[in-house]
Amino acid sequence: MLTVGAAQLGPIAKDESRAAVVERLRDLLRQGGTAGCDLVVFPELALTTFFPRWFTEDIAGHDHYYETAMPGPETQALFDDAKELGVGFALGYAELTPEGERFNTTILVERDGSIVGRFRKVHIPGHEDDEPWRPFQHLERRYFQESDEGFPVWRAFDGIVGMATCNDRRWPETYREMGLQGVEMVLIGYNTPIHYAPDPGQNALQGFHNHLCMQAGAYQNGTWVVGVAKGGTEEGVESLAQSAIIAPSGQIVAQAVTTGDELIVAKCNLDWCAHYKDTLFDFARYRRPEVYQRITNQKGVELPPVADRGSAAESG
Ligand code: CDT
Repeated sequence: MLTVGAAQLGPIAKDESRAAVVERLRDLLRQGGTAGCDLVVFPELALTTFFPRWFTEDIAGHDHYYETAMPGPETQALFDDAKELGVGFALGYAELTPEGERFNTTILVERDGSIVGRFRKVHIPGHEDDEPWRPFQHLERRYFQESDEGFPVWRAFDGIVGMATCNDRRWPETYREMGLQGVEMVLIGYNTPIHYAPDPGQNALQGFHNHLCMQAGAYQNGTWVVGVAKGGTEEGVESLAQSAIIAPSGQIVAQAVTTGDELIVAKCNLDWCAHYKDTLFDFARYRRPEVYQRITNQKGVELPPVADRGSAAESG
């Protein structure tokens, strides 16, 4: 039984200090302690405003948005609180490595304050170059590299835990890669603007798509999924809230009702994963990886087009 808190954040202003943000996180962590949480999950890029919405020629001029150490002087208090309260956490932040690499990273911290693992975002959405025609930009591909480290899982919190970040949640491979490793809880932070400039027709569906992909990922892999937003209107950009804790059945068992700082809590029985992993989705018994790439030679069947990453007419 793992009691988990999804610590949704409201907007973080551009001029809000790191110290002020950490105080908000500490408050939510303490709320988690009072509610009996073992683990509190914070969103993607939880220490700063969503800075990839602003173009800059010189990324180094934005280094102050990145963490060069974890814990660092301003985040140490969170780790101390975790140990004192016996409440672990997952925290998304911008990582700048000693080699100058930039990743959209989440760390998992155990109840004793020790770092269990680090996940770097695999699917980096948006665009690389200045696109001033947009009402606001989504320059994640300028500010972050794609991770080549895949989707590991960790034995932690007396279960098997994995992480993914925002756009990763839209891809079935994210859940399946971890599902194949027996994951029992997937932790996902997100910043999802309601307005999607390349196809505004999707705007009205943001909430639907958010839950659709996480609920499907949970059900099809027999795992808990914890989706945590940074929502509300930040620097003029409205972002989706609707943080949710989802059972291996695909059902939402807790959902945020505000667009601000809000902790939602659920008692998650990790044994429920087995109801799906050992029955309908018994991969060893029923999955057919050997045929998924095969193409029948029946008359009339055509070879599908080969997916080509560089062929998209418009950037996302
Ligand atoms: N942060 C993040 O990955 N957001 C994306 C929106 C991308 S729109 C260019 C998401 O998938 O929610």
